[in-house]
Amino acid sequence: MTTATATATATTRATQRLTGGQAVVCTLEAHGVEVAFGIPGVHTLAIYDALVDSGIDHILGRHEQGVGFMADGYARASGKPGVALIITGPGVTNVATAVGEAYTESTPLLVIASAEERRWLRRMAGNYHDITDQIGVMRPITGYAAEATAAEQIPGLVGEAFRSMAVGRSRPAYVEIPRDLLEQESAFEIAPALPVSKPGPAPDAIAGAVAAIEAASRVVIYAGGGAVSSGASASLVALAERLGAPVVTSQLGKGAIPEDHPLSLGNLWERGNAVGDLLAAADLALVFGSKLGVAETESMAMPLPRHMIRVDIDPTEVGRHYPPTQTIVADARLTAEALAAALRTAGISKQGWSAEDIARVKAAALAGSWGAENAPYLEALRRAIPRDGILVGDTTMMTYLAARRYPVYAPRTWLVPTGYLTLGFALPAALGAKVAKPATPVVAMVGDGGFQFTMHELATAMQFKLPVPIVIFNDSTYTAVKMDQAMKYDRRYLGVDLVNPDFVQLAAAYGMPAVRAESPEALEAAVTAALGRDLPTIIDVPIAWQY
Ligand SMILES: Cc1ncc(C[n+]2csc(CCOP(=O)(O)OP(=O)(O)O)c2C)c(N)n1
Ligand SMILES: [Mg+2]
Repeated sequence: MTTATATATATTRATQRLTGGQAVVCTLEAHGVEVAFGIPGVHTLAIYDALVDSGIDHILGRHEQGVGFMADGYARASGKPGVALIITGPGVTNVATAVGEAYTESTPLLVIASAEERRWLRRMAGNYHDITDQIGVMRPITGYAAEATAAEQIPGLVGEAFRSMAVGRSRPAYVEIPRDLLEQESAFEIAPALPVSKPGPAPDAIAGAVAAIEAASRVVIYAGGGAVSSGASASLVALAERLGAPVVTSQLGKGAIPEDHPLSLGNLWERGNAVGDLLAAADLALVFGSKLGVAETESMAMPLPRHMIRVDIDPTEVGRHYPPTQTIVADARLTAEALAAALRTAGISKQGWSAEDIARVKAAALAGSWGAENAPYLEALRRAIPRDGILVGDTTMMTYLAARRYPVYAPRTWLVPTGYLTLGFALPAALGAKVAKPATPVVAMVGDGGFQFTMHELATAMQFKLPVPIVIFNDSTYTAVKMDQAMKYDRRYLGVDLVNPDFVQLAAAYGMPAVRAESPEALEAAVTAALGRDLPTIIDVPIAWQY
């Protein structure tokens, strides 16, 4: 440790002289940051110089979009903020796409970026990385965006960024610091991280919910991303068991209940299917941490009962799309806990649906669902990945299919882009998840198209020896798009057929093991073998789709 960094860390309250870069690193340490993802440039070298002597590990990416997805995957897998260190101008515009993804899926991703020296800032003076309004790129895609105008502000702004991600709904945060402030020395006081408590439900809200549940005869539960990110799973399952209530989830809500639990209906609702019939027969829905979004509900076609209690930490989401009869603006875990406890105290329980009823509904929904021809590949993956193993999906047919047909058993083990739907998310996000959980098996699942959006991060995987099997479902096609051209545009194809490199040979260039798996059995064996290695492995799986 440099004297300055060591001193600042040990005696957080004392005033001392540090560079702005050292102040950044000391504040990250004070907030428990163990790893940062980034790519340096001359503007951020004061941060990097302070990192050399810190206890924070640095994972070097190959492109800032990959860096952002790595930090996002780290955050989703661990529940802790992911930190990205980014340079002025092109670094910021490159990472913006990953920040947009994190925004739609409520991930705590912190981007710390340099900016031009204050005397050239926003002037287009012919300086390196000139940009007119850098923070303006970030404002619409972050929950918190701030720029330092004086060095002394640095610890406060970074601390506030952490608080913003912890206090309510997590959203990405952005702090921008001009290069001259990072390089100059000033007097700093690094405050320790403040404890943050999530808002719990008001007692009268719980009493109201208990009364509504008591009056209802058939209750269903819908769990969204907020149920997973708040850690509500255990109390949600207890609640479901007490009420005999089937649990349907959104894609982001997968893992809120183990999908082999007799009350789980997974993410299986589709327009007109048996899950919809069950939902329509309920007289009360408890919705935890979901906006009941347009895609998940097929533009509000999901037949939820009119009586609905919606729990959401974000007051702007709690009434979205389906008007509730009661709203509880509070943390999903705290609310599920309070509700389960209140029902226990009041001695209220219900028969609801039987396990047999639910099993029948589930079987009917699966039998009528699309894509059965490739389902054996997902069954093979599920056999190869242990219950607590993490599957990171890209924007590809297999991920859409997996949302229905790949059972998830634990929270934070299913990481997918569902909102912004960026191609190229999965490989870097899986690397970030592996950094967060080195002892947990992590598998990336990509299409041949999406893989090529961020395949440069194979170098990162090798450099840091991140043993992630990368399963490429390869149809040499942008199938998700081609299917729509087939169905809506009379098979007038354009821009959807790909000429790809040989991915097995590509792996060889990186010194990475690779194999072609031509059947579900071969895939299972390849993933099992890859999970036993200490290097990443490419598994190229030729497939076709019926359409
Ligand atoms: C950054 C970005 N560009 C374009 C798209 C539009 N898009 C959605 S799916 C898709 C095809 C993906 O192809 P591939 O990864 O091979 O998966 P497949 O659909 O073939 O399973 C495209 C181009 C997107 N989602 N993201
Ligand atoms: Mg494809």
